[in-house]
Amino acid sequence: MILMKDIIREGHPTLRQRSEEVSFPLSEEDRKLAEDLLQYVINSQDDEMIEKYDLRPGVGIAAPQVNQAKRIFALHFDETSGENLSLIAINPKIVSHSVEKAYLTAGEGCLSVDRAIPGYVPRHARITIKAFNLEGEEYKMRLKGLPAIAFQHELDHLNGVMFFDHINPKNPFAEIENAMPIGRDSDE
Ligand code: SB7
Ligand code: NI
Repeated sequence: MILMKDIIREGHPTLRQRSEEVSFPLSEEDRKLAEDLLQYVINSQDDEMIEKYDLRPGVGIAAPQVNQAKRIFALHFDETSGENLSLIAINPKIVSHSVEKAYLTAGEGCLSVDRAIPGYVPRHARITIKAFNLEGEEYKMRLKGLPAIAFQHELDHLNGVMFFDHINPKNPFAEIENAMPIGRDSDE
């Protein structure tokens, strides 16, 4: 089970590396890693588990955040978020995206960043993605809204990119051209 002590923080070199492609059939180790990542995001949205294990809520987590430079991440949105999406993405890619952008009005946070970094993080508003599941089957899906933003946040982790790299350093809240603002009630 992944706990906060297993999550590496800003400054750790793994967070700045390009993670390696994963090969199929999945090794036992890689399968367990993928399942553990998904379990973390599920647990981190469960009040009892948060309390018991002192978890920080997150809608996603990527393998490099637990110091495994592999192209795997998990996302989970429960019904309360208005979405219903749970996925493991292995060797994920964005195959196409909208011209329109989107950003969270509250900015983004990261389990690997222990401070609030204010500012808008421009993302593609809509993306079409391809990824592999645990069985090595490729799937394709369209995402918009928070899931699209979270997918891009996690994919960035696999490429050594942090959310704050995208914030305008001169004016963190500068208007983003052709972008849809997205409000969110929690700070997951
Ligand atoms: C805000 C937060 C996340 C994604 C998009 C917007 C996820 C935060 C948890 N993570 O650090 C996952 O990498
Ligand atoms: Ni993150």
